[in-house]
Amino acid sequence: MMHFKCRLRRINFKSIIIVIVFIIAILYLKEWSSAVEDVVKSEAFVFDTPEAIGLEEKVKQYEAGIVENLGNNGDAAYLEGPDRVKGEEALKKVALNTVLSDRMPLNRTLRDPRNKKCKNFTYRPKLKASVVIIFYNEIYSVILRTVWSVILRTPPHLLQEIILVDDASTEEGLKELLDHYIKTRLKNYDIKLLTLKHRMGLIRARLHGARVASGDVLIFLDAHCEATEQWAEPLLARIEEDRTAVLVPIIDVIEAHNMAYATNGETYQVGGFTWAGHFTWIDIQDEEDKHTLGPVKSPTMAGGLFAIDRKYFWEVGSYDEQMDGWGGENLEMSFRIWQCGGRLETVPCSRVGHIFRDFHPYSFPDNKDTHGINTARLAHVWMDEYKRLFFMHQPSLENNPIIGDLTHRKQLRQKLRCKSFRWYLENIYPEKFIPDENVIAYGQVKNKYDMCLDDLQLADDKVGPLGIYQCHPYVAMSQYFSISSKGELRKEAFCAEAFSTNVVQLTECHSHSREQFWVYFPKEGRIYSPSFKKCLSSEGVRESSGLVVDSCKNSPHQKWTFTNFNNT
Ligand code: UD2
Ligand code: MN
Repeated sequence: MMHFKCRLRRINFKSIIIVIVFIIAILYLKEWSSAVEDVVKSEAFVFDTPEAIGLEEKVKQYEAGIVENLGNNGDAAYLEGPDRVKGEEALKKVALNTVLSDRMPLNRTLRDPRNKKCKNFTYRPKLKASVVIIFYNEIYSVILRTVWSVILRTPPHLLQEIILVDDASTEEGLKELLDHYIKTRLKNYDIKLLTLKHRMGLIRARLHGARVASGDVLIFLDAHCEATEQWAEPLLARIEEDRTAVLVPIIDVIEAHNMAYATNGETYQVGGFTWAGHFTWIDIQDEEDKHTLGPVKSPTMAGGLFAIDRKYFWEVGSYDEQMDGWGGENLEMSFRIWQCGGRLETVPCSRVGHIFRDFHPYSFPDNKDTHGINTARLAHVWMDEYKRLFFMHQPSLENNPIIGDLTHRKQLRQKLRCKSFRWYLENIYPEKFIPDENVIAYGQVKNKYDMCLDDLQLADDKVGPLGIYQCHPYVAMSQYFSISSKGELRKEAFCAEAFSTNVVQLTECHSHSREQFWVYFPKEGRIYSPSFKKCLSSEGVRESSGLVVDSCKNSPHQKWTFTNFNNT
């Protein structure tokens, strides 16, 4: 009896566990599938309903509007007459000439933009790719041109499938039209169209695509890209060699106004970041890397276009699922990959064009600053003590409950035994300027009239005057400067440079330049340019116009104090 009871208990316990696991699995599956309305596969299409006939007519209308060869070879294309005016209007409204795109063949040809030597390489990867393309209210012809470029330029044996994820677009009829096009014109290819029930933002949209994918490698693309000759092979081959290598192609520019596939020839840049949490392009630093056609170390990635081993994607923490909307996920993934033992590389023999738009053609629910919030999340999780430099730009986000719970991401970092952010800076991005380390003085720089040095909102990548402006509390935004130990008067990647006209401009820092060399004399408050033998002066300079160098004298215009001065 005893024995029997015991057995019974054992059975009960075991079956309870099984039932619980079963229920959890069902719940999980339910939750997951409920977020995705339907997965449309391109098989089994019935072409006789009135809806299908209506859609067919619409697609035919589009097809009839296509001008043969327009934009072929990736050339710039232009419209005439009323279309031209409409195109210009569209450009203003959605940052893209949609009218022109609609007139161009969906399968337009492109010139091979690669370095000629790339053609000599043979790649024989065995891995297959699932290409995941997410979109929210993108233009039908632009999405399909992206899809066509993948179909045309990926060898079929390397392409597992294309997964389109519609992040609950509100554009009327878009989904139906795409669905119809896929079922009729692309029925021989494995193309899945997923529709999310609610808008989830690009991070969770990508996660949905990744969950459905079955290829060995995930390749993510924005929905306004065009892949070029042999774009996939070097990516797959490199992952075959090292499954922890996460790869980005060279991202070429497709011009939003005339759809020209523009290239910068053989030169390209890799990814950096600003302390305000933005992605930037930076020059390749290592001499060797400048001349190779093999993969090149990239400290960060832009985010939209990359290839990653599918299993490794999940092992290394996929994405932070609590990141909403747009922005930040690219730096999060970049830091995480490097800190947790992987590599991030640009592959120069793989090139994909992307339409860079001047503004977001869509709005964000509740006008939430998702980029700021997402970056605050990653700063807390990955940047250790260096997060101070991000939160200097966004002080209100540091301890703000709006950024949500971070437990899971911190646990992930522990589980993967990831290295510190200092390690990342020292080993992966040693050229990154840290404004309060290895500097002589830093902070706000005030003259005797209580005016502060100011970058006058200098936009990224541009040259502009170094000015003065009323000192204000949002120091980091425009008034935070350092005198580096190399003698640069510097803000992020920009250095004060004196010109023979006596004007002082902010230009990109190029080390060892005499015009960018300054000596600070704290007692006199002088910022002295040895090459001109002159001092930085605000004399005769009106608020918000540029400073000058002038012969040194005992003038309140030449007395500058930094908020922080390192005596050592
Ligand atoms: C860049 C990336 C982008 C993403 C972003 C930071 C490139 C070339 N692009 O901005 O992929 O990493 O930085 O987050 O590296 N979308 C949605 N749901 C939304 C909003 C957008 O699905 O709520 C789609 C959108 O249709 C597009 C993709 O996400 O296909 C990226 O959006 P974007 O093109 O506006 O971003 P981009 O290129 O300015
Ligand atoms: Mn994009």
